[in-house]
Amino acid sequence: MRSCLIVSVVALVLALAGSSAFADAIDQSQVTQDTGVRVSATRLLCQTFTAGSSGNLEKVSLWFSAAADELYPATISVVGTTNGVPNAGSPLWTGYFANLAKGWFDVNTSSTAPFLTAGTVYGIKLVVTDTVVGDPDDLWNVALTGNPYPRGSLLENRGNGWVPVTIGGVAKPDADAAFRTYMLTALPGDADLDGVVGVSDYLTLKEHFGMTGASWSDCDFNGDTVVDRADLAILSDNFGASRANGGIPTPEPATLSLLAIGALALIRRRA
Ligand SMILES: [Ca+2]
Ligand SMILES: [Ca+2]
Ligand SMILES: [Ca+2]
Repeated sequence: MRSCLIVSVVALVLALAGSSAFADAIDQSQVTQDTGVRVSATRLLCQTFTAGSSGNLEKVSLWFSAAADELYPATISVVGTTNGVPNAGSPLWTGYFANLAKGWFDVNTSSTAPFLTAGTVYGIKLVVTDTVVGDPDDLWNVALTGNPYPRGSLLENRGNGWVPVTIGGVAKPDADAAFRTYMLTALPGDADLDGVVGVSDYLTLKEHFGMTGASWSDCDFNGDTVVDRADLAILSDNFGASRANGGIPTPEPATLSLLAIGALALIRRRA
């Protein structure tokens, strides 16, 4: 009973300590530009990217160039991919914009802040409603050659599926659009994303130890889809870290010993 009380008190203290947030930081970035690529209702564009860290996507920025009267309503989405190509299903995030603006155009995705997993490929998809043939369209600035962003590519879809962007009918597989992604990186070991690596995360790991096909919320912190000792080590090493204390592990002694006893039992039981 006494240890239950200690665990509850520690969990409460850690939960309160995690109430402030880290600032979002640039996770992926491609800023090289040598031309603008048109996007229209009959030509969708998608720049794929590989998340560098696991966490919540707070913002994406795209670089547009066109005269003000050439900027048309757009839908910008963040999508999952299969074999490097955007999924047809529901986007992870989507927003409608009556007007775009020249230069870096910020898209605030924090309304739902989709969780991205390090090493996984996603896409930023751009769809506009301009159907006027011959009218200047929105221009997403790109680098056409040199593959400045090796962990993704610029794709187009003219109604026949996603392929590398084409210019004058020539495929440009080394093209990349100008974009940035901003993430609120998750604390290693914070399965429930409450900003604290604490008892609730440990209990989740204990419950899911040995699980396959796992994701971050199941306590797969290293992205190998298995919950095992490696994930336990990550959680243990970061126990007590919170956004409030700058992510520094600060185990409370009583909790640490409880965690150690539990972890030993866990390993023995599943060995
Ligand atoms: Ca590329
Ligand atoms: Ca947590
Ligand atoms: Ca794992």
